[in-house]
Amino acid sequence: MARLTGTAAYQRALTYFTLLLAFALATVRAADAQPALGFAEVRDSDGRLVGAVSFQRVQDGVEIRARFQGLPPGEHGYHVHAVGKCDPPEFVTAEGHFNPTMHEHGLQNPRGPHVGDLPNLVIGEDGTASVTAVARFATLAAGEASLFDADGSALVIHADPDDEVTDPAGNSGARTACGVLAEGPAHGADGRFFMQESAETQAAFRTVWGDYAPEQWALEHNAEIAL
Ligand SMILES: [Cu+2]
Ligand SMILES: [Zn+2]
Repeated sequence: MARLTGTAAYQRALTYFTLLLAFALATVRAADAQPALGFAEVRDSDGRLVGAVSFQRVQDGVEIRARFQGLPPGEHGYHVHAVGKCDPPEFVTAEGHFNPTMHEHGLQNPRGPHVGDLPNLVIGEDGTASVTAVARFATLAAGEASLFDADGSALVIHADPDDEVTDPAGNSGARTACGVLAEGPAHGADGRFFMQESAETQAAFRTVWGDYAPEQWALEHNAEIAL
């Protein structure tokens, strides 16, 4: 009898352990399914490639690392917009700033900011910039503030500086360049930076990006942060 009870207890323990294992595996799979990386090719109103961007989830939001070339020097409004559509020349289809929390516009606005609000993009005299910004409270995982929500999102550059306070867009003027966020690393395992670009364009951009490898950085960085 004692022996039977022992067997039953053993079987219960085995069942429990099996369930636990199944749960743990399911959790790992769910975490794997979350897109931790994104990229965007940014184009101006004439369709010229002017920027390459990587998106990486970090502790306080989504880090946006970008390289630009061929843009007018000076300060430009720079935001994540609500819809992943960049129809030139005016990019109206990207709609307003990404604003899942229904705040007003502007990093300096007491009733702001939008999740998609970023500091002004500063382009150098040579028309290039290398910038890192964080869209605070944004995520690349599922959820209300996901940049990969049902209608996607887009990174937009404006003609004028953003005053960081005027609702809804900081008086930053016309939209001059736009890039749709895509899931995945900014360049593939074969080293290609931009999935849709010719070898010539990729080579040109490689000279601007140098040895920078956002997905490698992200993989290293990911080990330290809870996704
Ligand atoms: Cu904008
Ligand atoms: Zn805004």
